[in-house]
Amino acid sequence: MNQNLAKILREISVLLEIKGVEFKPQAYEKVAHSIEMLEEDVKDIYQKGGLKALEEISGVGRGIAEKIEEYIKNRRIKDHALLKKEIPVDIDELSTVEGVGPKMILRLYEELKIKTRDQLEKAARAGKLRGLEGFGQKTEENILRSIDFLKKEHGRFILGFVMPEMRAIVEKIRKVPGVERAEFAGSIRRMQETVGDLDILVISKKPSLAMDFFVTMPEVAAIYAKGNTKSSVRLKMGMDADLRVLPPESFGAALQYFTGDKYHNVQLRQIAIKQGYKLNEYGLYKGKKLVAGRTEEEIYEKLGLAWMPPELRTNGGELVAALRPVRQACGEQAQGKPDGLPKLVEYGDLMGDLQIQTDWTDGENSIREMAEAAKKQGLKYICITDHTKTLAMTGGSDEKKLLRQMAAIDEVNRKFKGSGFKVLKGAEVNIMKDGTLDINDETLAKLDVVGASVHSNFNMPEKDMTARIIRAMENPNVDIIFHPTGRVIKRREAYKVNMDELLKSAKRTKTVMEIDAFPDRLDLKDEYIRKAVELGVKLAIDSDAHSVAHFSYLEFGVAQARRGWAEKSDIINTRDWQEMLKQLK
Ligand code: DGT
Ligand code: CA
Ligand code: CA
Ligand code: ZN
Repeated sequence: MNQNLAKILREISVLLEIKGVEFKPQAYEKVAHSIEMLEEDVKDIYQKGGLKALEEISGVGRGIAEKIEEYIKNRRIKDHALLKKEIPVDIDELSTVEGVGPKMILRLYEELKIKTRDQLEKAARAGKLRGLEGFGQKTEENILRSIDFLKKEHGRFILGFVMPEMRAIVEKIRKVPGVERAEFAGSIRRMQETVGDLDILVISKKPSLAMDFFVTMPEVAAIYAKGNTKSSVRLKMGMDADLRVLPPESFGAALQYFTGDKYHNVQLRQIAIKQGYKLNEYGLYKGKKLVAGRTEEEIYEKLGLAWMPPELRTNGGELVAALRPVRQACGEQAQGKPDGLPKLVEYGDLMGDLQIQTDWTDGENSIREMAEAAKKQGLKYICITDHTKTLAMTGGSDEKKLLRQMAAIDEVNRKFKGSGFKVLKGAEVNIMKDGTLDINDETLAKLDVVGASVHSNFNMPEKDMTARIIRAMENPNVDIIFHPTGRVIKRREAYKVNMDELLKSAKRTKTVMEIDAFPDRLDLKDEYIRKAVELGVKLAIDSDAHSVAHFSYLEFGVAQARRGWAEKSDIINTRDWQEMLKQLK
């Protein structure tokens, strides 16, 4: 119930904003956010404590509490329905287009009757937007570029956001009688940024029980096909899922094949053919004889390759790297490390987290709560990096507020004394248009870790954006560039920047580049991580947590680092905090 209610409240917020109503939109937005973050169902809260209990939820006053009550009772909110009738546009669709805000939505509807993204695209292609006052050819081009981008990602799901549900499904399948093994394959096993569908492979003595269970799970919305060895369904959350049951002697071959990716498979099959084998999802064959198939390892080994983690299996030279031992055996010159593959940073390697927001700005929780959650997660330190003043909508800190926060952190550290946990002082300062920062150097010098990032003026020419960030790197107080390309997966393209130049400057100025682990950021992306690693630029993996629940996202930052061939020593926060600080300039 919470997610649906939050969606409606958010829609009310946008509709009110479109109408030009003041203050109320922010109030609804805030409540929508609180509802999303609730662990308990609002319905339970209401049943236990009525309107009074609803008013305890952050941001909820009497008026909105009554709206929530109305929703719990009737599954609808009348004001919402009236607003929708007055402005019958698809807000979700339109507001995700870059540069299309509430005011523009209203004008598009009033002047061109545009309600959907398709209609907006048609109008833009027909050159109809540039006729409106204040719209130019440039606006039209930007809208079309954003729509193209959104379409490309359409139908894909952000790994970190869907992973908990996917894991729960596999866990349930593991408990079905007869099931000996159940594993992810496909893009989820490779820990890609986004996934198209869920692939699960199973070994079971009673395949029909596994199939029955799979197609009748409560998560299933529709059944495409049900068979003895393969079934396909559509999940209620919108993704498709395939389940395959395999005999044990083929499980490794199937795991290899269905993990992919496709390019990796095509190349691997070529390698097999060159050595006189045939490789498919059932096994590795010499003539008709099955020579490997039970495990992935034995298949790779038979082909003279080192087994490699799924995160590496893409069109990235991983097979050449894995082949080196074979070449060496053939008397060729050895190159690089013994088996050419990197020894990837492991999921448990992080000791700290260097980007965290608290309720001093736009985070949900206090410094103390964030510290306790991080400790529970097994981390040894965190750095508090609230936003700074030019990000006014978050209540960003100025110099004075930062000094007060430093004192508050000292206080929290006193409470943690003797526990081995440490809270470091930091900030996420804004890189202004000209590359200067919005906090003075004297204050920055007092912080343990300074992260700097771009939060405004995204539409600069590449040359200027590159110079802007490099200027920030040249500030001796700037330790890390946070989310260096500014992209938001499925929502916003990266700003234009010359990454080769940035990485060279990072190396020269000893600035660390961040891998922001928040599931829709994952910024740097894998190919840039790999370049950074090759150049010897240091990296940090941070959660960008805005609530205690977000520390679990670190996993996806580690996955990203692994897909970028990063090793433990490349990541500064795999060290304890004293050693980590020594890595900074
Ligand atoms: P997705 O679902 O779009 O996020 O990406 P994948 O990689 O999970 O792709 P999917 O589900 O279509 O197929 C799973 C794996 O099966 C894929 O990674 C490799 C293998 N596979 C699928 N189609 C082909 C193919 O045409 N040739 C080869 N060699 N392998 C394929
Ligand atoms: Ca898939
Ligand atoms: Ca599939
Ligand atoms: Zn933030």
